[in-house]
Amino acid sequence: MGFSIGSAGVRTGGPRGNLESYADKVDGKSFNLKVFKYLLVFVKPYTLRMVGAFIAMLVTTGLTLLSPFLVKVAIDGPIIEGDIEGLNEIALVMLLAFVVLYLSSMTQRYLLSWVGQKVLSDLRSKLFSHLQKLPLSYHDTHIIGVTISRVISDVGVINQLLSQGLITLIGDSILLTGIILVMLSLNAQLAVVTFAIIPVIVIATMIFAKYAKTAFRNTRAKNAHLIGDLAENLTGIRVIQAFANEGSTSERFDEVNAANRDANIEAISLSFIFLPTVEFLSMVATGIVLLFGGISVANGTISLGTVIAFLAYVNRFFLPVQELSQLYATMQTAMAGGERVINLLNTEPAVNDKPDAIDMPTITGHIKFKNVSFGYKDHVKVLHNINVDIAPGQMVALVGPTGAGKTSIANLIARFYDVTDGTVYIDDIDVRDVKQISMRQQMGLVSQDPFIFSGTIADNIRFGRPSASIDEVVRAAELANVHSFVDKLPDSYNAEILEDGANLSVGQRQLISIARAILADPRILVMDEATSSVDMVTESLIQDALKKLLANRTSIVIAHRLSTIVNADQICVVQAGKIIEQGTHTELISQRGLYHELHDRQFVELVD
Ligand code: M5T
Ligand code: MG
Repeated sequence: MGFSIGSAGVRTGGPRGNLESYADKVDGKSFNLKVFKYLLVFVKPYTLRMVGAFIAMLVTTGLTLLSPFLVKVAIDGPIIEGDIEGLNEIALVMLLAFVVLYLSSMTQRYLLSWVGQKVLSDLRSKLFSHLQKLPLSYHDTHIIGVTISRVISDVGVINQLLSQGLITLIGDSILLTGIILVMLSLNAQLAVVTFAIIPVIVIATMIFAKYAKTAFRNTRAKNAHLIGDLAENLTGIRVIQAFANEGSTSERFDEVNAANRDANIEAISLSFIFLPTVEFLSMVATGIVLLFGGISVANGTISLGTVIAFLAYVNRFFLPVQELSQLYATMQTAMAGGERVINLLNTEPAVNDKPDAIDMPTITGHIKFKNVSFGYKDHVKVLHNINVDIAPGQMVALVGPTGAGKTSIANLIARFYDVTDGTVYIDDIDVRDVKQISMRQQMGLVSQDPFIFSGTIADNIRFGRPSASIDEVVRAAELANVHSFVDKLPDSYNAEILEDGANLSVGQRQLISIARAILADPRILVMDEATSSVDMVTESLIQDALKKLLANRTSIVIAHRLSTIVNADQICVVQAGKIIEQGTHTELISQRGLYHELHDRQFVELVD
């Protein structure tokens, strides 16, 4: 069930969303323990596999450390002594070590990727279900593309950090420490000379890290901007084509695209400068070992095997250095991404259930607005002191000029927003005292721009009540006067509808959304201008369907065509956020106020 049918479709941030919305609103620490702890919770269910990966990593690291040492042992022992048997033994140990290394490295990669993908999908599921709970006021004010980039890109880097980064960090640190220790123990003097290069590496890394921070941060913002712009333009494609604005829209997109490219080039260039620098330093270190090691071998103070082992260790030393510095960049982005994702997860629904909220009992349909004032933003009120009393089963019409506040009144009934002052009662219960789901399950909405999901026609009608049988779906479609249309389709109720109902006419979409509401069979029905913008025949089909839909329930009908509502039990004329006239059609006509004026005007239009 659920409050059938979202309205108005997609919001993308209004005319050309401002750039600020894309910028990072985060601390930007390179390591944020709070964020890290929060995110670790997502790895926790997979602790066992992570421990497995950790053990595999330890084995891999250990064996990586061991192999140069074996080379040294082979050279200084059996090779120099010509001891073939001894050499065979060492070769065998080496082979064994390599096989185990191969297996452990494979296991480590497999486990990490497995956990990574799990964490990724868990995080996305959690984000999505949270996004669904966020109030319309959140979605009204957030650019869709940016929200998408949270769920796709930010979560992606977080996953990278949690699954790969964590192990890399620990593994590489152990490896580096191990290499230093082994080298020191093999020959302290040569080790100290070789490591004279370390301060240079540290300084290079620090410079890199400093620039990387801004550069990578910039790429994230530009990337979100790109996705945001793409989403907005695709959503608005009809308007773009209608106004032949493809040229300027492309130009704008090209700008955003170029900015994204430049930011990425800048960030990548940093690595292109840094990584060769590390390689260069590694060659310098190799040279040092060759030179000083060579002299020492000639002097007889160091064995040949030790120098060769040193060369191998130096070689292995710089890979983790490169990895760690890259990890630093990943950490930057992941921490910022993590912070944004957590901010999103911590965004409380503005319209929250009270802790002691009760389940809404079966609604009879009595709606009462008592001294209700409301504004979307605190300081701008759009409704002023609204008082309406709607008896169960009544049909109440809201009419009035554009922007008067009709949709806003409807929004308050289902508690899409909370009132600023006063109270909305349903069956004499304050709507803030009940669980929203329990209330919305008994309500329905047919909006002016009904949203149709991709899927079959049957699925879309069933959105009103997922458990309905196909017979019930057909029955609802018959009542909604849409059966004859569906029946003629090659696949009938299984006909596929494109996203947003793109392959249906507006009238067909409205009829389907009415069928959806009929199937949901809500006690209270809100209908927002469902009869505008269709031809006379379709309108009479819709009118007829509505009559059936409205029977036996409380309904609030927002209408621009007054012919729809002459029979309403009560008509409220809304103007500038106030109800200025209230009564039946006959009463209001005789009052000769705004309603009378609107009525006359429409009548004249019809006669013309
Ligand atoms: C009343 C403002 C709108 C207008 C006033 C829906 C909505 C409205 N508004 C917002 O600021 N945010 C919103 O999400 O509220 O608007 P309404 O209630 O939509 O008016 P209406 O339904 O009577 O108009 P219409 O054109 O549908 O007949 O100032 O800016
Ligand atoms: Mg409206």
